[in-house]
Amino acid sequence: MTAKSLNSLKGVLVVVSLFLLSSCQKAEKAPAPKDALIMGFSQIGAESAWRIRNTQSVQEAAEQAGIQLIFANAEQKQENQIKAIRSFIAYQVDVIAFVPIVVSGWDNVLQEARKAGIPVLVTDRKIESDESLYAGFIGTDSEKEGREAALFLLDKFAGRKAGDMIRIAEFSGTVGSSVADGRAKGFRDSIEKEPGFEIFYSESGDFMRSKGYELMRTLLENRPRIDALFSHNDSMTLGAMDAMREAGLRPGKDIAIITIDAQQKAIDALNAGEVNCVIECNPNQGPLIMDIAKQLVAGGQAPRFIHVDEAVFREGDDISILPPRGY
Ligand code: GZL
Ligand code: ZN
Repeated sequence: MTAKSLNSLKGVLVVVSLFLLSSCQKAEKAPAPKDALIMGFSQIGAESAWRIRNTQSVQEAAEQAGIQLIFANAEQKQENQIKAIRSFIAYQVDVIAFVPIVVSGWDNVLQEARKAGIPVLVTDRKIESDESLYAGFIGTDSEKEGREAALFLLDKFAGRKAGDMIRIAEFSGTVGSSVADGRAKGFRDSIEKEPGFEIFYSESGDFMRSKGYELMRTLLENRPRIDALFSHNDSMTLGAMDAMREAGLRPGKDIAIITIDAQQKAIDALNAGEVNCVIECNPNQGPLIMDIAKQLVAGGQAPRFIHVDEAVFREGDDISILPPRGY
């Protein structure tokens, strides 16, 4: 078999595998125009309601922008993301965008994309890589979210009796992800300045509801005094609240709860006094990603860092004016 025919066989295999990859997702909606820009998008998975909304935002925005999206769901495995990015390169997409599940391990595949002349956008989570290996970052400021959580707690317990120690449990996100690292750092930078606040427990619940439930159920078995739960996302919070109720505790009253994302269920819990502070993390990054991708493919520059705007909702705020969260 000549090298040429071997190459074309390889090309066919790549197209077939990409089709299988993308067709195991939701059936493609309206076909993009024939000369459409082709984007390969590697998504982490579907670990939380936030992630599912993030995926919808990307898919809706691609359709709106007339961009043909080859979407790959890595099912929480970095090696699946690296494989998907390699297949995007082989398929010679116009642009690659991905959500890095963890900060490290991307240099080689990004060097391959650069060698192939394909611009890469990092979205939602950050990577520890040579910045010249990707065109820009669109996402969220996790350290700010962690700081906001701490500021709320400091404010809420400011009036407590001198000498009282406020005992905090932290449920953190995926180990090694920029978001878990950022939220933990931002929280500690503010809390550790204050005497009288102690993070007595910190474990990863991997952003998943089931793990948030398990962590809280196990923690409550030996009945430690927990004054506050700082949970890195609503999915873990909802699981923890189930476990609190099973133990006869009132979420938001017996244990103060600060949570991040602001999915509808968390806003409803805030309204019901079952959660005390909800910090928004905006999943709707699709339109920005598509705009920047078009600029890149047209030979433009991408801003190094774009942060989608986010709010903080506290107990007592009038959130009746909030539009539905959409997820
Ligand atoms: C945040 C995002 C996090 C969400 C979680 O930018 O990466 O991952 O907070 C999601 O809900 O699983
Ligand atoms: Zn955010």
